[in-house]
Amino acid sequence: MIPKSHPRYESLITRDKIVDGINKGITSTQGLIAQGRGEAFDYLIGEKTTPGALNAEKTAAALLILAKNPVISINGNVAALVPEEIIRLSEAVNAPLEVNLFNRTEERAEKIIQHLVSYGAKNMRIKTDALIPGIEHDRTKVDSSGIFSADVVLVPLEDGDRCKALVDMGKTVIAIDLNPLSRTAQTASVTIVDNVVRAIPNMTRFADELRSSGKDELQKIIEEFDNKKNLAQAIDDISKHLSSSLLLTLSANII
Ligand code: PTJ
Repeated sequence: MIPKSHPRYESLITRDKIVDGINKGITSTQGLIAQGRGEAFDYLIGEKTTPGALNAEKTAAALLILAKNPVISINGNVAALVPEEIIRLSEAVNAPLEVNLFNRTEERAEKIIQHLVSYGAKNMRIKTDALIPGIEHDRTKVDSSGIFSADVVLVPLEDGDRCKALVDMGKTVIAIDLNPLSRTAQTASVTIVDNVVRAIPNMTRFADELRSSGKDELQKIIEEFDNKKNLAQAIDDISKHLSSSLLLTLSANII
């Protein structure tokens, strides 16, 4: 039991959720490595949602609301970290959930579906009757009425080649990735450089706020967004956070 007073409480709870996910058979062991990499970048960002990430989250909410066929892709880490939150987002933007795995086994895919159903998921796409062109691994298997035909796809913690393949299919791809230098981050249409545990509730809040907005207002939010500037800002945020941490360390040593 981790005490709430622990200075790294949130981070340790997140870690435990991934371990639980592995024990339940919904998260892959590779998911641990991905989580570790994410934690390292989160540390560099300052473990908080930056103003730039917040703007990307708002843009993503506007895109999902305006989409004709939005779909939210689910992997083993997302199912373990934010099951309730992702269902809430799915309801807020009327987007079905589709399990799509990099390290796919049918048993794990089925366990993730059942896990989401146990949290109340109703709107899901569960077939694997279509293939994304240009991918040789199992992430290619998708539902013809889900990711395959979607116009906007949210891919939290994606791998770079599928992100590119989805963009090549003409889809608008929203990625959540703490590493602004990853291939996924660089290829997506909108990259949210934030922890998925903060990003998903923020997006739902924006979706709730924006749902009654007119089409023109949503379109304006989307048009004003520039992903290249967004990524440059995220890298700048990391370097500024490192510089201020360095100054704090130096002044502490001087005193
Ligand atoms: O369940 P599966 O089989 O589909 O596998 C899922 C993982 C995530 C294991 C798989 O897609 C994978 O190996 O991903 P990568 O290539 O390690 O990429 C994960 C990316 O997500 C990295 O750039 C990490 O920095 C980032 N990341 C990790 N944890 C988080 C994160 N980004 C946001 N929030 C996190 N909690």
